[in-house]
Amino acid sequence: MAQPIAPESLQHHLTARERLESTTLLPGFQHLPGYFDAAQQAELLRQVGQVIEQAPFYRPAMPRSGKLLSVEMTNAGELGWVTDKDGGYRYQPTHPVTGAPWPAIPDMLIKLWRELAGYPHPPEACLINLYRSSSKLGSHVDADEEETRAPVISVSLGDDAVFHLGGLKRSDPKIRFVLHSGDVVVLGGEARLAYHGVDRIHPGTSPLVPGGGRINLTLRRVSRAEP
Ligand SMILES: O=C(O)CCC(=O)C(=O)O
Ligand SMILES: [Mn+2]
Repeated sequence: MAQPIAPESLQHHLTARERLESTTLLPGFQHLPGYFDAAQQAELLRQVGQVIEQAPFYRPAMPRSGKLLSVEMTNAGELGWVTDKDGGYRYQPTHPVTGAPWPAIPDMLIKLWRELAGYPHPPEACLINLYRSSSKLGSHVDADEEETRAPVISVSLGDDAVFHLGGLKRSDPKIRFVLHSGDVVVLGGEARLAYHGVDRIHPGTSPLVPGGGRINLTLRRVSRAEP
């Protein structure tokens, strides 16, 4: 298992400007490169494939404008994160297209949560994002969860992605770095409500995802439970 890279040790990969900006990195952010090796990534993708068979990807829409996201989504867990024109951002227990309950969160992800979350209750939602070559995800805060004492933990599979992390205000400076297949990102502590997003994918950098692209798995605790 890879050791956590402290934000400071990322600094020699950065330009002077980025080094200056990275001083704003919030405590509680972790990038764990290569957390899953190639065999584990293949097994995780197999488990995610079983979820997708029962809960196929669909194309969500932005609240109000109804503009389609460039990312396809599905979920596992008791709750899934969805968005559409009329209902907006929310969690719900069923797939918006099939009406079926979401499948269970794959075992490997429950284990990952136990290893890293430092939070005594299990995740309720695993959002599964599919990025094809021109997909991106604009800067946002994961703010639809009642429980923000639990971290958000995400896993990258497939093509490389340029990820950005900012601060608590949209206007705060951002640091950018590449997430590779098998990397894990933790947004916890003061970084739990930090702005972040995916600027672009580097197509063809991994053979893992059938048809090409990147799958990101995001584990979240939604409801507040007693400690
Ligand atoms: O794809 C990623 O690395 C980030 C995904 C994300 O931030 C989200 O789904 O809220
Ligand atoms: Mn997010």
